Amino acid sequence: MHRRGSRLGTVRLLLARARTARARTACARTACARTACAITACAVTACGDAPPPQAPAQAGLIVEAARGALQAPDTVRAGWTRVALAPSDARHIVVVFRLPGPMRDDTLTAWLAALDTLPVTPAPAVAMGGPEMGARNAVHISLTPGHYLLACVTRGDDGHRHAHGGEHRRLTVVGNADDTNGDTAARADSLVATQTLRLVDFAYVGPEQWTAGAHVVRLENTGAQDHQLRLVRLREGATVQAWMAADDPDTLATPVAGMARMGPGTVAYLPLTLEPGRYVAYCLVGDAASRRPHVELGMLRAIEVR
Ligand SMILES: [Cu+2]
Repeated sequence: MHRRGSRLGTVRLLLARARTARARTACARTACARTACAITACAVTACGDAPPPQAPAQAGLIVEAARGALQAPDTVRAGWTRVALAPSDARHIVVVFRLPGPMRDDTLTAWLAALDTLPVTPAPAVAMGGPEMGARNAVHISLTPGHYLLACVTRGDDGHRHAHGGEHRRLTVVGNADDTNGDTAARADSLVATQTLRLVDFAYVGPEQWTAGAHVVRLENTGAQDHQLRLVRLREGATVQAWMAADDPDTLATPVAGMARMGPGTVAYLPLTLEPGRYVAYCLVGDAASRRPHVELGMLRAIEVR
């Protein structure tokens, strides 16, 4: 089953380091062949349905990641919560993980060790999303009362995730279960989705053409695995094919926004502003079985913004 283990291991290491240039190159050819499939998936699926859902927002949760630690409040109130990363020198991807209950310290240590080696989120935690591109964009996540863990999944030069080196922190969400959908006070600054992207195994389902300007993207993971969204804008004259085939794709595209891994059944919102141009959405989460990054399995989508 893992006869190609060493090659896959290399790909995984590259991806995990979030040095997307080389990672995308490694999977470029396969992804290229499957791009058409991903786009076709939308055409045959009902993409435009439901009225715009609303996500009432509350003040927020600011997380500061520095080498070896996370700073954040110990407690927040339940409800839709804006989660943002404080500006930092290094690249951090802080994910909000929901736990089924209080986790003992030794269990947490074992869970963090599993997070460090697996491409997927170890049970029993559920990934809820997070700011994928550092301080560039905030995200909005629905927090129900209970126990959570904030953890940075970026891999350092030593190959370990930052969480493994101490960038993790417990978070308790307090309040009534019915706070989740927002009380009248929170509704005052509610977010209204202007776009919906459904994340499935392995594609983005949603419109191929968006209008320029401010957007709130509702992301729904209706698949069976964790998924993420990384959105880059192609530079003038660059094509998706050229971006995928480039030795250094970062020379052909600019990072715009992103949502860190979200587990099956989760919903989160991503506010962002888009200039006209051609964009690419893609997912680098590793497949549970093959460990191949989802982009290699077709989870890539071209989006035109006018
Ligand atoms: Cu994915």
